[in-house]
Amino acid sequence: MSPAEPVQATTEPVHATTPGIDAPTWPVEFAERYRAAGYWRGETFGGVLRERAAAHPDRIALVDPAPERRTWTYRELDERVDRLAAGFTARGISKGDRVVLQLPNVGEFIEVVLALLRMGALPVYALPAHRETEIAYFCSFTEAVAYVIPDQHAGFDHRALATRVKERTPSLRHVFVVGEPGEHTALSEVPCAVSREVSRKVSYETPLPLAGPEPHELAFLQLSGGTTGVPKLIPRTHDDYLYSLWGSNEICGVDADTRFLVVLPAAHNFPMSSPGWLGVLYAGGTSVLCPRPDPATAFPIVERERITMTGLVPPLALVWTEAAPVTGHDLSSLDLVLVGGAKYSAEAARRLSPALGCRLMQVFGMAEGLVNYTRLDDDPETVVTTQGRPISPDDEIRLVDDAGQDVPEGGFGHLLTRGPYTIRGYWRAPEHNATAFTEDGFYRTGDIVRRTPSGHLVVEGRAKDQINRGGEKIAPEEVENIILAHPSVHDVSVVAVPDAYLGERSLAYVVLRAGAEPLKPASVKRFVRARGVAAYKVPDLVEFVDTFPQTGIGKVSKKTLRSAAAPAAPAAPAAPA
Ligand code: OOB
Repeated sequence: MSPAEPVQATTEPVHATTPGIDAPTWPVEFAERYRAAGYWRGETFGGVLRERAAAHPDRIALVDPAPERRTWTYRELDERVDRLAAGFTARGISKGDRVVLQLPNVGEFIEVVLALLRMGALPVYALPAHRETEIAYFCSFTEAVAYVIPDQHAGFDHRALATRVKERTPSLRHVFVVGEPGEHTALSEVPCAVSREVSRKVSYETPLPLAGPEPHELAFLQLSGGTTGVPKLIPRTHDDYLYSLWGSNEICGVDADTRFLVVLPAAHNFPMSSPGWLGVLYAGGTSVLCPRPDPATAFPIVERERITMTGLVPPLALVWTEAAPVTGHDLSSLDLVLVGGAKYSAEAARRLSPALGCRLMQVFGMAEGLVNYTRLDDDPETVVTTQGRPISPDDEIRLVDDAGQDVPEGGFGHLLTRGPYTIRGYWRAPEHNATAFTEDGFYRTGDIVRRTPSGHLVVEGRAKDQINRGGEKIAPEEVENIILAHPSVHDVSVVAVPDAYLGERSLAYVVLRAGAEPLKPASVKRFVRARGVAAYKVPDLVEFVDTFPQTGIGKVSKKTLRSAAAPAAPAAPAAPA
């Protein structure tokens, strides 16, 4: 299919899974509209990198400052990506194949992502914190052919986990390791030697001899924060994601002089695309990878690398705000800090600019698509009290009540959205799609928001059953299912409780089986940890109760549990019973 041809030349219902794409996509008339409006430019990531490398080969694209400073010019990155793509291809990985990627903020992460994007193979972005339960699920559900890991990270050896996952996942043919490979393959052995002569020719004169992706095809699978027992996968295309990048760049003022510090895990949608390291790459700027987010690690890098822009979640923004006035490091290069991923209180937001000596922008986004920013020319009060307005004039926003009726102007309601970079359905999830999207293709975000007369959104609460632990999203159902497997547990309900630092923490209410030995909170936490899940999912608090409060229809009332846990906390409007 040529890029100019429609994405889905069919009148089938939006929720039907499209063969070859495995997810519903934009109906023809929308795809045509988004192209005609110039949002979808018909570019691919591989092509963009090639063009930037040709336009300014010697500019620095990437810096990995630790443990020894490594840099990549645009030309070096482009050539390296070619060699890696050729090496993956030689090992039988091809267009459409899924590759689970679990690397911390190291240069190899960027190289592998760009190599897979150039080939049309789909990265599946696991997080460094994920453990065996999550990884095994991602590998089997996506029928991944390869899994890319560090040898060790934050005291955890990823190789043994990879061995176990490989044994139980028939599709998984390769494990590539950054560092000491053990029984697996070192990533450093993958790149194919391409002579400079050929490489230069391939890079700048002729198209790469690979069956690369078309702009309307899938680029990768991003993880959803999720409300269900297992995370859903978010299929993003080259066209749609690239629009969110250059749209973000225009709003944030990203250009070739931008020096962006990747503080949050690089696989998260926020540091990747809002405007993130991919936005900076699009603009020809420089991304610098920060190995850890604490001020003691990040501030010296800000000083040394003359960082101009970064993105933080609210708890980190608090820590930076406290640390900046007393640091000995020169942070004067910082021009703009974006804060998002969870609600940032107006009080905390007011303190950021004076402390860090830079501008603030709030961002309210989601891996499913829609991203809102406050604007550089917004008045200061709007910047601290709202979560911004959408990137695109064609981002459609609806605020509805519980019955699905539009709420009056100024009132708050459930946020529904549809637009040129918001997905029309999750990957291989037709049943979930039937409820997560409206008949006419609006995504039900699960957020409760209000709109100001200027069109800015204010996040007032959440209707979805999710815990937002300082930007890390937890699906209570996933944790409940784990705790239910404990032989002494009769029932469990996991809820959010307010926390001054993280915004929210998780609390598990546990009902024990009649006659079961009493348990300690620590043993419930140990049990969850031992099942092999990301540490942030282990409940912060555990309380034992005799029964749960019930709703009228006999369901556990999470609302009552939440207010029992925090009588002083304002309940989220329209929170589900
Ligand atoms: C970002 O993406 P996700 O997919 O991890 O989480 C999305 C959810 C939103 O639906 C909302 O519930 C919450 O995170 N959220 C915020 C927020 N930003 C995100 N809630 C209140 N205030 C905010 N500023 O978190 C994400 C993706 C791209 C850019 C920024 C964040």
